[in-house]
Amino acid sequence: SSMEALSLYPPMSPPVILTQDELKKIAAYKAVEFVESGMVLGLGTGSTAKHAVDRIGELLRQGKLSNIIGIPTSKKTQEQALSLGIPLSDLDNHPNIDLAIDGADEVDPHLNLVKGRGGSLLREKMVEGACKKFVCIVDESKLVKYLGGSGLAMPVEVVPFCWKFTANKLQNLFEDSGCVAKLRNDYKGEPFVTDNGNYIVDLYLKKDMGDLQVASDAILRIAGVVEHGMFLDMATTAIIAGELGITIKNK
Ligand code: ABF
Repeated sequence: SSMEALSLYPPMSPPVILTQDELKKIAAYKAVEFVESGMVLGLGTGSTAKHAVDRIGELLRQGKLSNIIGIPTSKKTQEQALSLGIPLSDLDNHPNIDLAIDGADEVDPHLNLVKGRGGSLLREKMVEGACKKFVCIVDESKLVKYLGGSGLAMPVEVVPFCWKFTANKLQNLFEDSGCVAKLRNDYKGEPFVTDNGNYIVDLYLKKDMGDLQVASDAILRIAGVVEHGMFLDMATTAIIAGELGITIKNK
């Protein structure tokens, strides 16, 4: 993997502190520079990806991009893209995607990701698994030494049927990592329901999961599990915006 600090922000005096949202926007706009007319594009979900979708809509409106087909990764992004007039399709009709741009909750040194804290992961994984290039866009707060290392949730999408049984299986699987499994609730205190009608069980880990591929396989072997939020070996590029500049890391 190669890593280069591509650009430094212009020197400013006194120094301007950028907000997290401004950093997300900087990463998103940088990623959209990779978009070319005629591409089939995976459109990500979340507050970072939202900036990228907005920017694509803007460039289409200005006539600087044309013939784009967007493949949304959530109902929310679908609505946003529709409101911007971005032509949309799906994986059934476009199984080969040129480029996807999406955010993440955690990025490890090998560009493995945790995704789904915002609630979408299954459609993201299907779309991003069908892409030639997947550019992950984050602000520097998302960088971790190992997945789960932020101490925040590792999401797993499960079928609602007997979710407690599935949650217990997940917790037992990572007993050695001090795992606690919790059903995610929405703001009303009801179970959070995904775009696919499923629930999310959040795993909280006290240490790393060991071999990630082994962990992934073990999670997917539990019958009630639909998909998990670890995106292993999928991102081809990470664009990381920090206070000092943009870093572009390639696989
Ligand atoms: C989606 O957006 C999710 O997979 C991930 O949880 C989240 C990142 O959100 P944000 O950009 O708002 O931090 O891609």
